[in-house]
Amino acid sequence: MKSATLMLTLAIAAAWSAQGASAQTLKTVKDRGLLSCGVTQGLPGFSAPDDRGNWAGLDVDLCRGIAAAIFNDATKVKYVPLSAKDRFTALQSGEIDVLSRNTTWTLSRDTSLGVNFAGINYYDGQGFMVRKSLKVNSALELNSATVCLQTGTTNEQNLADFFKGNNMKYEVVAFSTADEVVKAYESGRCDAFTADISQLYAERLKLTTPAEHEVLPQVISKEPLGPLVRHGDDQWLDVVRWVLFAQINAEELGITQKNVDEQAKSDKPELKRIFGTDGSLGEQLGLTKDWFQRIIKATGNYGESFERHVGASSKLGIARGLNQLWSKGGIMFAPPIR
Ligand SMILES: N[C@@H](CCC(=O)N[C@@H](CS)C(=O)NCC(=O)O)C(=O)O
Repeated sequence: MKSATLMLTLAIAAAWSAQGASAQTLKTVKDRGLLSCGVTQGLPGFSAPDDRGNWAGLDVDLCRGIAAAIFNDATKVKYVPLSAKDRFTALQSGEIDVLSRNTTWTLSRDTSLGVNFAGINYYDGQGFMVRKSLKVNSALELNSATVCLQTGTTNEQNLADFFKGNNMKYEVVAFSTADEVVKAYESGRCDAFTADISQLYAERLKLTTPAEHEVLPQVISKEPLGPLVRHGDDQWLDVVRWVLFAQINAEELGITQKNVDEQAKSDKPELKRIFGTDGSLGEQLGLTKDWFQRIIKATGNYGESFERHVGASSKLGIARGLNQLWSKGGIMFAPPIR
């Protein structure tokens, strides 16, 4: 008869080999010639089709960066639009290789969904949008309000906590798609629209007269947003994570979409390692020597991507705030490429 210890070892080994067998995402993506990236159903600034019908946004730039790193072609991406509710199933089932869709990193998601968060590409918090004509200056004045939100989000629980914590009453009107929420809010079915603040700025653009609506100053939660992958493929987790870290580090190093080719010729030791003219960091990721150059050429650095899609001069007009680099007063920080 086998001992209990041996049985346990065998079970662990079987689990490991099962994981090993499925831990092939990079190879699968390379063989397919296309990255399958889960995005929103259309959230301007983060992931939405642009004027020419091409997906664009801060979250899309991560998909493009991964494709650039693997294929040297940022267009080799299949975008899979997902509602808040359906996003995790699409990742678990293997329909997508990575979810890059304003998803908050929480303990329960990290432990119960069979996923790993690869990093944080936007530090956000939940807030409220109201009609200016409502003459509300603070979320604390929303007692007895009707609040619209999207189901399958962290926003549901935060809303309940906020109102309970402040002894306020409220009524929720919930929908499974963002467009339904926008429609309901626009038609006056609710006094307030709650979501992560960046998403409120994005959804406000869909209203008939955005200037008639304001986002209230209160931030009622922490919403660190980032990309995630399935459990069981550490190499793939590393690839996704280091594409994001490459974009953030590039900004810190002053490497831009415009100057990247010039910088790649540098003989500074740090840059030689990053650009692969010295060492083998790219190969260690399962990529090529010029992985970093490919990414920044395709997407620019994190700051460029932020400004282009969501920053002060974009349609969303969001201040850099917490998402500024740590060296410039924000908390955006990536481990070093060495
Ligand atoms: N960060 C929150 C909220 C994410 C979320 O889905 N927000 C809605 C706010 S409207 C959204 O972006 N919807 C766009 C869509 O479903 O296409 C979470 O991870 O649960």
